[in-house]
Amino acid sequence: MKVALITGITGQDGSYLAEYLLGKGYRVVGMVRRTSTIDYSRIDHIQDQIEIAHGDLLDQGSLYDIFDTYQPDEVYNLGGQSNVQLSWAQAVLTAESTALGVTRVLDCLRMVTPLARFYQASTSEMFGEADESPQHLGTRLNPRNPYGVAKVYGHLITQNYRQKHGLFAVSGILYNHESPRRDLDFVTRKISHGVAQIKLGLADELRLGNLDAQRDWGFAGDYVRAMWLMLQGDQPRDYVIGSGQAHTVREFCRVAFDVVGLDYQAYVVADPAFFRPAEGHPLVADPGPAQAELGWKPEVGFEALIEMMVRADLAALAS
Ligand code: NAP
Ligand code: F7E
Repeated sequence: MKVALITGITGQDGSYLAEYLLGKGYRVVGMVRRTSTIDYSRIDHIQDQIEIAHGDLLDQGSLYDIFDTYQPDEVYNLGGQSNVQLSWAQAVLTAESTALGVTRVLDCLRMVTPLARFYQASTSEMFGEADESPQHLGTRLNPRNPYGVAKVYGHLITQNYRQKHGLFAVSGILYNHESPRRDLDFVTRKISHGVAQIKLGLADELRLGNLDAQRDWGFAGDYVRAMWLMLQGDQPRDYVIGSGQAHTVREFCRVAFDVVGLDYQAYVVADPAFFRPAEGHPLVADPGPAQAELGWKPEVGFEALIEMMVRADLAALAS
């Protein structure tokens, strides 16, 4: 039985990846950090099938102990501070987990399980103010916030450890992926939850930032499959993973309100507090190599994703 170690198992992607790996017969070990209120809500339904290991990306010794105890065959490094806006307020903490945390994990892997395969959760935010659309592996990295800067460090240190130490270490540059398990402070879940509240009479408006901002959105359940595929190849290679299609926040709103038979224009209010300027070149993936070489393609499209999220929020709020 192969052992998979997931950092960030309590997060959106960690929960979907754990489900996926359990389905493939892995022994799944999830690293969690200590918090005063324990919230395993995303993994409650699989808690009896996974093993929880306490550790923190800021704490080298805890990582070393986990590697030593579980001797993982595959390591998925999904942990870290992942909120772009918050990274301005907590720039150093973001760098500690999202940048240096990667080196701490890689050092454990190099010293304890050098034959293990390593996946690094990189992001389209590394392209930031992009030179071109769609982006591909050759597009210049030009991050525009502390989160993106920290992720560039994680991406480059993964490549450097691969070259210097001969590790099977890969970086997946993933575009926005969403689900009913997405945190409420990301725009998609804020919209689906807001729509459900309005439909049920629990709110009468939805305050959003830039409606013209564009993103390449997909379903998290599809994207964790790409992570696994990247660790199954003969050679370690980085990939860009996304749908290849950009949509505006406005389109997302229109479809989400359509699901409940309402017109978004009657409820969405522009609020400067949430405004971020849109990028010149939209962040949109060129998933061609991933499709051709990994055989990966998303199964859930834009409209289906939105409907899934709105219906899940309606059901949760109505219960
Ligand atoms: P998420 O829901 O924010 O989950 C982040 C996870 O990291 C949580 O389990 C969190 O634990 C854990 N974590 C935070 N700081 C930690 C620390 N110091 N030590 C150990 N664990 C820590 O993020 P996600 O959406 O699942 O994304 C997974 C990864 O992919 C992240 O690295 C993110 O930056 C990256 N990514 C995400 C997207 C996307 O669209 N979702 C796109 C590209 C890349 P707690 O539960 O204790 O907070
Ligand atoms: O913003 C616009 C906002 O916060 C998406 C993380 O998973 O994906 C995520 O980062 C867009 C931006 O995600 C609101 O200006 C408009 O253009 O949902 P978001 P993000 O910043 O793209 C990347 C790939 C990651 O790697 C990150 O970890 O939506 N927007 N109005 C708004 N955004 C928010 N949050 N709230 C609004 O009211």
